[in-house]
Amino acid sequence: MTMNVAQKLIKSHLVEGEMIAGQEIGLKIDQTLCQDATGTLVMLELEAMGVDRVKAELSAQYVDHNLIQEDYKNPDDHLFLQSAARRFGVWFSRAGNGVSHPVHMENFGKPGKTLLGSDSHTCAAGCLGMLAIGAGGLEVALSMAGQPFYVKMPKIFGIKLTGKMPEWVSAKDIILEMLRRHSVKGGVDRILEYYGPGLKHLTAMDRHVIANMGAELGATATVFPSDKETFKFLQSENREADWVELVADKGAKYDLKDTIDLSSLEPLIALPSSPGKVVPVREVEGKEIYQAYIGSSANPGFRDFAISALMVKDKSVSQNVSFDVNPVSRDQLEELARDGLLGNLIHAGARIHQAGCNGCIGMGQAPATGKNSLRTVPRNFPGRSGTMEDSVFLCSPETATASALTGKITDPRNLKMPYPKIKLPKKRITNKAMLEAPLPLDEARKIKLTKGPNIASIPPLHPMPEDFQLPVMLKVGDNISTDEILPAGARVLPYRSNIPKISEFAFDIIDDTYAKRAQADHYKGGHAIIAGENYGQGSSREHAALAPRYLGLRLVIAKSFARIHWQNLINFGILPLTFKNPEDYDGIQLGDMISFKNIPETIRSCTDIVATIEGTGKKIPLKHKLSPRQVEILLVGGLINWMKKHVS
Ligand code: MIC
Repeated sequence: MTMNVAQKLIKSHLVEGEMIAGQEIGLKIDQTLCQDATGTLVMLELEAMGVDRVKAELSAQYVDHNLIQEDYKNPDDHLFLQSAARRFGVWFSRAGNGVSHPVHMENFGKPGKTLLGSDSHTCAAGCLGMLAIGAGGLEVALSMAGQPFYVKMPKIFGIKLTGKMPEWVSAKDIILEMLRRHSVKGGVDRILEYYGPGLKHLTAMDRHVIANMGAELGATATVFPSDKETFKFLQSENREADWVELVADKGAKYDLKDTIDLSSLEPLIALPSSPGKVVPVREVEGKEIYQAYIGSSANPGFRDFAISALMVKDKSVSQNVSFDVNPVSRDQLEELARDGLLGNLIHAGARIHQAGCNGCIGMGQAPATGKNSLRTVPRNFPGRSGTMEDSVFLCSPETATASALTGKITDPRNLKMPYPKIKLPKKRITNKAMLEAPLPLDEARKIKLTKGPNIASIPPLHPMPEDFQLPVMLKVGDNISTDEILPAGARVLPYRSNIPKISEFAFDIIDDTYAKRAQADHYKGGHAIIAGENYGQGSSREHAALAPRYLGLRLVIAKSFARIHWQNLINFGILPLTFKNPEDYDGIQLGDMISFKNIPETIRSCTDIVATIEGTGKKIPLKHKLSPRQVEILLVGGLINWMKKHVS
């Protein structure tokens, strides 16, 4: 049988189930990745499971999110993570070394391997021919402990690339075109696999841009073949020995197909406040901007910074623009300095920040109220920048830089300057000084975890009751992101290792009375949330399930769910159900009391479940798509309780 790249990767890692779309499969995980904002919980979970040493071939912990140290909390977390990495046999990348996704790609990415990461953009590593998937921290902890990762077998969506990109169009415009065509739900339960003659014009880092933002389409993963470009990249990192060829068989089939003629593309931009609202830049040209922001794992290549530096050479950015440059790694910063490009940026007025996620996750660089900010980052959900009434656009480095120069949204083609030619370094700087290798087992066993006062244990979760009687405490619309459920940013991120404290911020972008109301007597027995389509899109942060659960959330009824958040709800004992008839969404109101009887028996025996609205007696038909394993996880109150029973 002929196979595409995604099928080859799945087949070589399949430990349970069959490769039939929609059925649950278990995959062997070779590598894991954690960053600090989600990693503290992962390490606490490993401790709670009594793990002595990780069993994955390679596990890495990065510090890239919570870099601002305005008090003890973030630095305490950094030290805790370093001690935990030493204790459990994990690579540790120190604060300042760079953003997890490009740093992982440069140091550890290997064609043919699987990678599971507690960050939704883990999928970026698909650029090297890996099967790389973002997941909640608990699942990553389990993979570190040597357990398989379970997911529904996705459909494989083949995207054929033909032609060559015109000048002023780059990889970001390709993924924005995918979002324009297929929206933020277009990848749900699918793997996006790129193939075709257009691939030869995309370097491994260009592919990273496209694979990274597969997360914005809700895709389970994005896969590129491992070919000559992959070899070239590994060679530039002195790792050519890690290359293997991995390409689709001749005549390989895809469940769904699309074609993009790269030569037909033009500069694109996503409007506030969704990565799915994509239009050509020319349609919004002329709007004044306050900020142009370069950096993040969505545009991490040397070329992404070099193009900007060459565009601003001997010029100054507009007096009205804050030009924020966020290098993604220390090695890259050094290369930009070595090649004189950093000088161009500084001279033009750039504000140079440390290597890390920074403003992409709302850690500084928040825009002024109501002012337009153009960013090369992957997401622009409401309030994510740190400013409640924000107006963030997503675009390529070319568009952001052109707009920085003019002070207005500008199609870079209209600058009428020659398209800069970039010389990529043949050999990258590969300085591993801030990357700490795992300790030998006997030394690791002597390490004590360093816990500061901000690190609180995970609260205990109780099993699911037989019957539910839950008031509807919140009703929300379509495409609610985890940034709206549990915000990030400098105000909230420092509490990522303190669930009681972070839960005070739950839903505060949507309804800032939620956390307070949840504690009122009326909601003491728990509550329910009603949602529209694609509930929980975006970040993999399990806090978006755990914090509302801590406040009493037991049930979410939605028109549909995003993959990672759906799994996170199950992992923390929250029942996710969908409407059988989506129009019933209109029939449930805030304050309605929803009741179910015999939950364990019902969800074990069938996928249909009927809710009754108390007082009116109205019946609402609902369904679940839980596997038998997931049903048992839910019934015992989530994955931590389930693990205690099974993994020990
Ligand atoms: C994001 O881009 O939203 C993040 C920050 O990388 C998150 C992780 C987090 O919430 O810490 C993600 O995508 O999973």
